[in-house]
Amino acid sequence: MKTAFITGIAGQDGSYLAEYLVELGYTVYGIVRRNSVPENQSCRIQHLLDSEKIITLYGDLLDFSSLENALKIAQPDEIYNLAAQSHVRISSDIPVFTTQVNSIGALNMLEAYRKICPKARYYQASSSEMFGNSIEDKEGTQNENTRMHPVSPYGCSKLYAYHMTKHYRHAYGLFTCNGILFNHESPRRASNFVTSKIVKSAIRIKKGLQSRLELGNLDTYRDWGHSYDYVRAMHAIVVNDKPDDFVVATGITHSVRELCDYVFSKLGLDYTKYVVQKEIYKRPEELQYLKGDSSKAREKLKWKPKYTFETLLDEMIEHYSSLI
Ligand code: NAP
Ligand code: F7E
Repeated sequence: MKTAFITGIAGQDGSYLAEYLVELGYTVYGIVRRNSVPENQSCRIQHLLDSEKIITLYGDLLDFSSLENALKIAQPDEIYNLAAQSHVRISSDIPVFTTQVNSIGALNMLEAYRKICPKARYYQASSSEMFGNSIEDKEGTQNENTRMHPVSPYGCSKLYAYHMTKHYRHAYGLFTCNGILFNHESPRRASNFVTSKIVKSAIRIKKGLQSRLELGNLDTYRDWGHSYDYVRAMHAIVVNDKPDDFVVATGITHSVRELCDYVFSKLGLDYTKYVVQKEIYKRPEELQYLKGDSSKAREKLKWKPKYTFETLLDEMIEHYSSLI
């Protein structure tokens, strides 16, 4: 039986990954930060804690000693570094903190790994935000060879961690991998990301609880998948025969406007009557267009997504319709 260690276990991806690895028979450890309202920190993984299927320890990417201690206890075969300040717009409000967590925090994790359990395999949660507005071909796609030119503090902080992950592979012969994941969502997505915000607001509007929806840029394009599919890719990357970097994406892109249209139409509403644009939700520099080319992952890992843009949103609509 293998043991996995997950930072960010209480986040969207961490919770799906923990579930997936438990199903595969892994013993799963993870770190959580101390929160003054403990329910907030564990709501996505409470079911796994209640059934004693995972073990959580207090820890923080910025606290090297907590990472060392946690790795000494867990003695993992696989490490998934998913913890991050993951909100792109907010990274412009708190660029220093974002860089501390996403760059120095990732370096702390790599160092603790090198020191305590160098035989383990290591996954770094890298992001399509690292590409910025670079595109590879006439199709406008991004792949593993596309130039990385980030346009946000978040993207810059992730690019540092991406390079350090590769550096530890080449310099020390460690089994370190990057998953370059495009946007992925689920009913567990935090409410200040655009998919979740649109779905929840449209349902509130339909139920007469809200009159309008304030958004930023409606004409950006994103390649949206489901978190469940993407954590399967993380595991496939880690158990691959050699350490490598992979783009994970659906290959299909939609604008925020199309997303609004789909969700409001599903609820029998016309989005143009309710959506208003607000400067505060726009970014100092916007990433305009993302469309991932995940041929390498599909070929070498035999990975492909089960969800489509439509089934992802249908699941989110169904989930929130019964909650709101
Ligand atoms: P998320 O829901 O925001 O989860 C992030 C997790 O990291 C949370 O559990 C958070 O804990 C934890 N965390 C934050 N700072 C920490 C610190 N200093 N020490 C320890 N834990 C800390 O993000 P996600 O959507 O699951 O994404 C997982 C990872 O993939 C992130 O690294 C993200 O940047 C990356 N990524 C995400 C996407 C996407 O579309 N979802 C795409 C590409 C890459 P608290 O609850 O205590 O804040
Ligand atoms: O924005 C536009 C916004 O915040 C998507 C993270 O998981 O994926 C995610 O980053 C688009 C952007 O995700 C609002 O300008 C319009 O063009 O949902 P988002 P993101 O910034 O793409 C990458 C791959 C990650 O790695 C990140 O961790 O939607 N948009 N109006 C808006 N976005 C938000 N949040 N709120 C709005 O009101």
